Amino acid sequence: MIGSVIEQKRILATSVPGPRSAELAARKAAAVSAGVGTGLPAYIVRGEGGILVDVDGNQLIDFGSGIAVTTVGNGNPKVVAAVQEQIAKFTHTCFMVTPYEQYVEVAEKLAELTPGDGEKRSALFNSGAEAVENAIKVARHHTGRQAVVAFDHAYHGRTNLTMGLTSKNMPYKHRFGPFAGEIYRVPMAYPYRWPTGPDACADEAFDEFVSLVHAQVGEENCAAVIIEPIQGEGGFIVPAPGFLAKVADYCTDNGILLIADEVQTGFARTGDWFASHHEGVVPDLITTAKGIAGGMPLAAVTGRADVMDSIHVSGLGGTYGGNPVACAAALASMEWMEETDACGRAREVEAIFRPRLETLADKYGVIGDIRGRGAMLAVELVSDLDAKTPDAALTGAVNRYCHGQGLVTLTCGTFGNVFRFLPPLSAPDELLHEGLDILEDAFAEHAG
Ligand code: PLZ
Repeated sequence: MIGSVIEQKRILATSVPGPRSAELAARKAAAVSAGVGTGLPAYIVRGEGGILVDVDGNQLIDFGSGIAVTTVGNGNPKVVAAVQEQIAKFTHTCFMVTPYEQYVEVAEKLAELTPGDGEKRSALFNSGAEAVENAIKVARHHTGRQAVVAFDHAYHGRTNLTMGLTSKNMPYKHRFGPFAGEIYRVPMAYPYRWPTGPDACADEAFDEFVSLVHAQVGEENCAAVIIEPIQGEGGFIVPAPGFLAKVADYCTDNGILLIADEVQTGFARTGDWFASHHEGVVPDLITTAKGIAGGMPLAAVTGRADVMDSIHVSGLGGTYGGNPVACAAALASMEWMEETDACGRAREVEAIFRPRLETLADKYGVIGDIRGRGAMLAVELVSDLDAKTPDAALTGAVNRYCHGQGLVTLTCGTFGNVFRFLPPLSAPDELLHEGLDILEDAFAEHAG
């Protein structure tokens, strides 16, 4: 990496987490709500490319990108420069009060990069959940209908409406209800766990979806279908090929808006700009956040101009949405992605990971499924390959082993048995291999 000062190499100076992190964890317990958990409590002081440096001087390999956010890498020089320049000029005016060009430019860029050639409009927000909330607002207002259909294993956020859309109880929803009304859940075309097998999955899941919407909602009451084109928190589930396109056509035929939640899959992560691109699907609305701005909080709803423009003036907004510093970071991130062919890099990352994950699968017999696209990959761990019994305990043990060796890894999945990989696209090959070596040791230790 040009201008790099942190060597892209793991260093273990103490145990991970080390003593200074332990002190901070004690302060955290006395000051921060217990409801806010930390996966690997090594307190970070710096980050660059694929390395995070903690308070004890350990250099950790980052296989999580802060949950698919720092796709361009921490400390990306382009993003840092853009943020510094903008922050010295002005930090905030509120776009709804006195606007600025950067917001408009981000919206122009989103129209260019998101699927579909039609005219598009965007509105900017702060978080993925806020974008999803607004996409639902827009869909309901535009259609004059109320019902929203979401899928099994879906994750859309932690606010009240988005909790309702999210499928998993623990930890997201437990005792946080009641949830918003008019949300209906349908099965996901989950090839690995489809009862009759992966081949029939797309057709059968689609038939079930159609019949449930007809019987339990009524097409004419349905404002939107919201789907992650690759499910994130639910387990990196790639819908059976063709399923998304069928759902998209069905929505068009029935005047229902299709919302693609690309908060986790967006911005080069999957080897294309958006995961919808892989399926040739053009959603009516698309929600983005995370990878859009290299770590600065920014989110967007982008969609068909006629839909987005059907909202009355001042119907959409918020104090901070499209903050100028976040917009500057987004423009720099997108520019970096274009200049470096980040989509191509994500495909290279897949080419590095897949064979090594396949080797692990052959060697240990605990990996039931390897899936994902680009630099969004996962393995599903099971205790019995035939019965596909989820093995959350093994997943946790592998995760803890990696953490102890200075590899920042994440798990996910409705059953807690999916081990996922979301490395920054600026991490060099050697670092990815070093991380995968640690993963191999983890399997040798716990699955051998
Ligand atoms: N939609 C598809 O993946 C956020 C959640 C982490 P926010 N995923 C990470 C956690 O445990 O809180 C996400 C997502 C998809 C929406 C969201 C919500 O995005 O920026 O966290 O609100």
